[in-house]
Amino acid sequence: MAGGKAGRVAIVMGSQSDWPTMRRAAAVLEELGVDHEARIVSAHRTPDRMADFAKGAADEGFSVIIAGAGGAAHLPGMVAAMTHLPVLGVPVKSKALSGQDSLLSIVQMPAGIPVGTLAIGEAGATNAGLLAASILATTDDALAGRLKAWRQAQTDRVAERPED
Ligand code: RP5
Repeated sequence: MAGGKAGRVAIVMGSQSDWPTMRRAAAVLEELGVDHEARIVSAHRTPDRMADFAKGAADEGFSVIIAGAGGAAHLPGMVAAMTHLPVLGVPVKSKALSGQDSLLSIVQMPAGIPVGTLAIGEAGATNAGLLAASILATTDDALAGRLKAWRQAQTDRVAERPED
């Protein structure tokens, strides 16, 4: 394993309304000391902004992209179509269909354009942050150490017996 400094993570989302979910990814990256930046980039409402972002993400210095959207959630797949960077998709829980629409919009990508799809909602956003950190930790020993410590702390918080 190399010892280089980890790259940056972009967290993009289709709407301001996705931020309460997507901030979970930002929070875990913050805890792990991973450089990250969040932006609103909508596949439907700001398609040119989305294309500019996706095509320029590698040149901007991003190494991993986390993309969250709800409903007809085309953002992760469209971003993945325009960059070779790894894209992690977070299905945001929608009002109408509780995020099942988001999940199905993101997960079944055609062969050749992968999106790593996480769970619906906050668990998915947290895990997207952790998975992004894991990817970066393959080339960053210091980050790998912080990630192991984070996981150990989580384990240590689990009591052996339930309390009344
Ligand atoms: C999607 O539409 C967004 O990702 C969001 O989850 C959903 C609803 O957006 P708003 O109407 O709340 O802006 O594009």
